[in-house]
Amino acid sequence: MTIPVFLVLVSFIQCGCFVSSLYHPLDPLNPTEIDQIRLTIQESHLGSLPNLTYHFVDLEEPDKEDVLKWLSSSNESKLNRRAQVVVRAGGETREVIVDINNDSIVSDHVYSGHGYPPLTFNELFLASKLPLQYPEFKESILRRSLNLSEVSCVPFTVGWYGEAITRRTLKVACFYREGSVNVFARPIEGITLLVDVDSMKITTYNDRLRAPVPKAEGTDFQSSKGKPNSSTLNDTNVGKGFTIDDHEVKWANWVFHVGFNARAGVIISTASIFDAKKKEFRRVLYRGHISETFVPYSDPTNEWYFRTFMDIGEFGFGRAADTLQPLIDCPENAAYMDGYMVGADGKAQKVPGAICIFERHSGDVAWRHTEINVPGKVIRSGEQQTTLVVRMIANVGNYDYILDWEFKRSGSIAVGVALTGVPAMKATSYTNTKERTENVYGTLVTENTVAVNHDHFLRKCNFFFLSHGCTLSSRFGQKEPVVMLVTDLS
Ligand SMILES: [Cu+2]
Repeated sequence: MTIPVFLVLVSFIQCGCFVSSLYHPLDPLNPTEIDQIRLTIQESHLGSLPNLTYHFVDLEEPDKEDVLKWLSSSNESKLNRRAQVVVRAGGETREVIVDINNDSIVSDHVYSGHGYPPLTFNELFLASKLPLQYPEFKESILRRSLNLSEVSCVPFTVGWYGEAITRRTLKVACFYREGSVNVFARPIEGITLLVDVDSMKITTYNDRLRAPVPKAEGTDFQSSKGKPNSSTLNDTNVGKGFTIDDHEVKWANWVFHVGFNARAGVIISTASIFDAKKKEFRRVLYRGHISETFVPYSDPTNEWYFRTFMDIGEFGFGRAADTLQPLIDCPENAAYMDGYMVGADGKAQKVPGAICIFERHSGDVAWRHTEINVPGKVIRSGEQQTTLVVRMIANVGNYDYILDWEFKRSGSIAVGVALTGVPAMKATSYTNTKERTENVYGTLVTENTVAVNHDHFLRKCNFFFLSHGCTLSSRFGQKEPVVMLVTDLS
């Protein structure tokens, strides 16, 4: 689904700068570098282009060979830092490579293929506000006897159905808050607005049908338990069982690098495990991250057929990364890492506490054995399973994806995705299943409310040291970690 721009915008902090001291060639761009990139672009020929907007800025990673060489050297030299920048200006998309060390533009070309860069928060925010000023929409709200000041609108991406020529468009659906904070539970069904993003204007308006707005009662999702006391938390690594040095994490026999970007969110790279027999590190994973999610809804009606979201490519897991709540999202023994990305104006934005890292004591048994064949003895031994988890949460509209990278002492890495949040809901005139006379393409979850059928496909890419692969998995509502067997490829 799409991003609740009105909430996410306020959680960003235009950052005060921090520069990391320990260098790793795959370190994400820091705020100083982001400022430098923006200045380089502004001072180049691109700076005079009309309506220059930043859609994506990330590290242009050095070649794997160079990184591997750096890993096996004394790690004193630094590799050249470059950034890939996607901007839009004058109705065109440009892909630019910036050399950060020399403050220069290495390449710049206009992209003319299919598709568009991710939407900016500004675009999503402006599109969400358009209906509230639109006369025909105001009339529709009046006709339904609703109060315009209680209406929230949410922009949705439109999918692609084979059109040869497309424009950057969004469809906007609206919801009625009155008496509920669960915006998605109270859809104002039957109205669809098409917004042309480049001109930021409503180009099509359709008020096709009416259904009762589902009742507000019983929709509040807020916990009655209140916030846990986090006074015992501290930011040091002491007693946590692992160490974090800038982006490098060491735990048990593992050492790995944790990065972050606006698209993928958490990126795990150069993960190695110490082989006590050989007395050397064995390289396990070069780079791993979620590369795309696809969430198609299975309702062919006019208001729903286009809801086929690609949460990462269209919005970004990193952009949707939420500040983690201690003792709710992560346990007491967690340490936190901030995430940085670039706003539409090219300035650095900080997501405080975007990633947490903690030791998990699951209560499982790592191994055990009882030996009764030693005369006169019962020998019983074993160890509990302890793992290290790197977690982020992407809050994408009504959904919250909890993404875990779990490192095990055995040498394996498990990737788990849990889905929580609230379902995407459609208003219907039916109050119970016996009344139904037609397909509602979902489950009637309460009076006048259908949770619409859909799938979540998550694609993850694992680049091993000597090979790579991407796998596709589908899951809904439950946590079933995908276990990747670690193969010694060296
Ligand atoms: Cu879902």
